[in-house]
Amino acid sequence: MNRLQIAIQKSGRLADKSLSLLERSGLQFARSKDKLFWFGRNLPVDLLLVRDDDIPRLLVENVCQLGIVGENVAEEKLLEVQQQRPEARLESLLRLDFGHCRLKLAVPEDSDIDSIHGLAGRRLATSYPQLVRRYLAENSVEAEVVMLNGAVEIAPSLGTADAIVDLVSTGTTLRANHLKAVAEVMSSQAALYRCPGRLDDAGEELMAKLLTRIQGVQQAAESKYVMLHAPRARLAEISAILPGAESPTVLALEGQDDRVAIHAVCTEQVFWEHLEELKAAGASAVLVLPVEKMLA
Ligand code: PRT
Ligand code: ZN
Repeated sequence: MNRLQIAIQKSGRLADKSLSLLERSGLQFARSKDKLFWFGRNLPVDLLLVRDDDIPRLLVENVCQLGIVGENVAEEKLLEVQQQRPEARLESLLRLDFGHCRLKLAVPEDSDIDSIHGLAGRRLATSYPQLVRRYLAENSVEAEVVMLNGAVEIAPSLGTADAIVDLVSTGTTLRANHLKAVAEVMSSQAALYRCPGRLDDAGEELMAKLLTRIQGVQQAAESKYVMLHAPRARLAEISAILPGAESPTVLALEGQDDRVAIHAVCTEQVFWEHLEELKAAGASAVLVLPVEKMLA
């Protein structure tokens, strides 16, 4: 069987979390410093470490079969490829809940532009020209789009643009450059993508296995195993407080007829507020444990 290649960002905002997710899914690689190729040691799955911008094209061209990249980059680069090859496709398998950001339209704080419609006939700077042109077209606005690879946020103060479309997470960069957001073009997070078309049976099987493991890692990261003692009479009430718990296990407590032990896997976050509610409902000896692996 051929080996699968997974592309992740070599260094940058998504690099560490992408690698950690794959390692927690049980993949081991022969790390080689500075090289962009890490051989898979325990499964026929190798790693390619590249610039995030290259990942969508590597997938479209089937150089890699799996890749982790921001949805913003995946969509931008796919639109770019589709200009030459309209049939090109990318399939998103799973959103990964990291690398969250928003692509926003921003203007100088003192600008009178307050929506995309105010940009008619004006000039816009961005690193995402395809997404911006699509957004303008969807809103029937004609504006000039200037492509900048970096430092987009300083374009308005240099007088090279009336507005920008750029990624925002905390908003600090916008504020530091006296810009204000007036619209959202898209919200984005890291996602797992696959190449278009079917692989051979062994390849598809391996890909399905990896996907199940990655889903398991994600689910486990959110889940907690909760153990507690509770009055038998308040079982239903207590079960209802446990976030995302389905059919908890109820166990007898030696020498106690009116109290039971409850064990449950909570698939949603367990907050202090939940524990306080449990206590108020008569629970005691409450333990919250991390879940390492899950296989549904
Ligand atoms: O070298 P390579 O090309 O691989 O990396 P890169 O420099 O193109 O990308 P990188 O590592 O900066 O970002 C990779 C991905 O992380 C992006 O494509 C997004 O999907 C995601 N992401 C999440 C972000 C941000 N948050 C983010 N805040 N990417 C960039 N930013 C920038 C933003 O544009 C702003 O200039 O960070 C700056 C700070 O943002 P604030 O709002 O917190 O001030
Ligand atoms: Zn990049």
